[in-house]
Amino acid sequence: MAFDINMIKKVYQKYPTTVEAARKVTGKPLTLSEKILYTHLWNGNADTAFTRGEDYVDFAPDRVAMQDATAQMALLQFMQAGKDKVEVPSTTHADHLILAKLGADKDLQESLNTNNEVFNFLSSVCNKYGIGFWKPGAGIIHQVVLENYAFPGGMMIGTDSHTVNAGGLGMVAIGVGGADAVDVMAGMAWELKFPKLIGIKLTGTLSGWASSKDVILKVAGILTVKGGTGAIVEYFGEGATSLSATGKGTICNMGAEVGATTSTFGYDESIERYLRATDRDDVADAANDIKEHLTGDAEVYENPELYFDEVIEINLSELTPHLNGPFTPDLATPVSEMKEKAVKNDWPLDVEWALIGSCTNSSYEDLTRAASIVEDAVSKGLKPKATLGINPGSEQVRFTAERDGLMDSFMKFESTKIFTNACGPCIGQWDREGASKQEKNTIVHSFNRNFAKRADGNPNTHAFVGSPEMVAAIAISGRLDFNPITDTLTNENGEQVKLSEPTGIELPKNGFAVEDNGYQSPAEDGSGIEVVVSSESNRLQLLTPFTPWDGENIIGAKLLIKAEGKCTTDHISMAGPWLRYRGHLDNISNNCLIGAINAFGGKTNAVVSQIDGSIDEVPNIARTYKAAGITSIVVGDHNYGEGSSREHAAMEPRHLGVMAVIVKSFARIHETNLKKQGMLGLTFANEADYDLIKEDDTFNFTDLNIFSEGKQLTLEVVHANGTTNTIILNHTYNESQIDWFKAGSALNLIRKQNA
Ligand code: MIC
Ligand code: SF4
Repeated sequence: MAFDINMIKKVYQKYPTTVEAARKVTGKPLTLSEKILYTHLWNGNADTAFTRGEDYVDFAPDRVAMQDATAQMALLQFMQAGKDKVEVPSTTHADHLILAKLGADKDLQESLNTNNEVFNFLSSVCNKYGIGFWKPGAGIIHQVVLENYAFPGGMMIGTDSHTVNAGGLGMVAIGVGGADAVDVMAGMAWELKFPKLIGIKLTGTLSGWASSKDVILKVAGILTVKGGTGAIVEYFGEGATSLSATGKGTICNMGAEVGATTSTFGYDESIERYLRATDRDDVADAANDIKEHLTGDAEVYENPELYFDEVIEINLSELTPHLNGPFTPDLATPVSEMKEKAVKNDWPLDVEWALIGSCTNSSYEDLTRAASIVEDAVSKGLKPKATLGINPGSEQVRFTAERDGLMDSFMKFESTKIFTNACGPCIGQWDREGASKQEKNTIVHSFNRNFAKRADGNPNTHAFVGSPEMVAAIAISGRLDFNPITDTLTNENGEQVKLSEPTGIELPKNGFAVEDNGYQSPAEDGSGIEVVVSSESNRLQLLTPFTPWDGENIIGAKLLIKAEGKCTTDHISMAGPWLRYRGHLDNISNNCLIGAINAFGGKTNAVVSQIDGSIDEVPNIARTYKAAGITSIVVGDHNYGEGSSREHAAMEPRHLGVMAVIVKSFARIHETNLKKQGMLGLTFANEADYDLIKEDDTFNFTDLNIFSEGKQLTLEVVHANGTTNTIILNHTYNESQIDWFKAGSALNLIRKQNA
């Protein structure tokens, strides 16, 4: 039986009438995305037609999910909201804090030892406030959500950008910062700009080496890392129904890498099969009753150009395997072209590690396809040249895979390492031998992100993203430019052999099995549970509310850093070793912007103090400005804050006295995070004004005192030689978001309301 089945049934009850009302008010047939959005309006009535890409709309998500690295901050904020219990079903998952080093058992134990305080904190907060807790080793948040909670036609938010994975089961699932999660858990509306809609029509069927991963690797190449910003990507067509549910999950998961708000697929037989295989006949039966509402209207899919803002068509029959990278997930290269491109760009061709896992690609089917390659290689006398590392997605997948002999297959390569059911190397939780030497090298993995330093902290590791079966094939060949479709390998008898095409099993023939799934359900009455946070702790720190705005224009601000080029959340608040401070705002602020490239001098983590001309690390300079009572600002390039949902990337600068972040453009979640934490997230009305900003300028916000919706702001830039430039800044704040700014943060407002 599914968790929260009554909630799901209640959602389904609303569907027939609300969908009909939405069709009427919009005067047109509906996409699936619109059906889900209109049935989840906060006020419950589909009586207004919203303008996509313009209107801010209040929604009522069905559930919330959090992972350990973001939950700490989310729950510290929730504890301040003045509530006894969460108002919607919510869960927390311990998956990011587990280091991959020696292999699953030892690593898990080690992580329990080192993160004990944080896991205890999470477990007791969850217990107290009615939140389900998935213990360390239970699995990666998005895989566990897919297996247990995701349901067709539902809407959820999660404090992780890959929450979108649940689109594989036909949800609208959206990644948010912790403060957004607090709103929903506290029983308030959740606001989102009504998204634009990108339709992707899939025709044909996958064959040979092509996989679901290659669909999204190709889409990333087409849309680039910001092409999906502000949009829901909806997949449809006969190609879509031919994909497995977990394959759909893979595609939706990596939609985060094109900046999409989320991605989704209509309810179909593969989703039904998956629901039944994961012990949710009740959800499948309920979904079948309202089936026609859980996918887009036929007219929409027949004439998509009329109903989507953009339409892309991909023929799965023509799709070939891809590898995307290095350093950005949208640099797509068909495997057949890699030889030439790698040599031209001087990418190292030898591969040392091949990693399979992450929330993107750790399903049972993924493991079977990769295992089939390993078995084939063994039968042909091939030994791997690179080390294969595997992180199963969940204990259920791991247990079942072990029962069915898949783990034995992987272990036929002596060097294989099976790591914990957790994020591991995908988020820099990888103690890779030799990484500190910073040698130039190449790795391949089936994860979703490959930003510099992400996996092992080495800026010279070139990481390429591919399907699990391609990763397995590269583990065997040890070469980035290996094309399994055309190339042969020399086996131990000196013969030339070719790898056979991968074969997979969609769902375990004998069903899924698990002994202990790692779930802890919360206390019925949590009022007696005490959550202790020691004031001595360097891992956890209770929050002090940010100071409200004093109503005055900001005058005399200084530049903390002008970031040049790519500045993702990994550059603003690095993960890996810093994950340990995710619950301690002051300590984690010591990584603030240390990865951003200073436009003046091109270095990272070296900026000039405008107080005494000394050069120091970014966090130190910020702290000196703050101590001197000087407000600081940050300037950035395009798609600033790309990547993660971590609100630390907004809270740290806020904590260190930065009041405004002015950039050419923002990634969606980060822009909202800045607003929520009471900061000014602004964009240059004229992009070229970015070039006017000098290192030693002084900044005056001259009309902040009349900050209002739809009205640009003016920034006076005073250069060191006394000349000035007046720059116009755009913003997307509506009146209630301006109230967050005034109050010092959105949380300050909630607290007031619940007081
Ligand atoms: C990531 O993949 O970057 C993370 C780690 O899962 C983040 C969340 C975080 O920073 O904790 C995400 O994608 O939102
Ligand atoms: Fe974990 Fe990596 Fe997925 Fe983020 S992308 S949730 S770090 S597995």
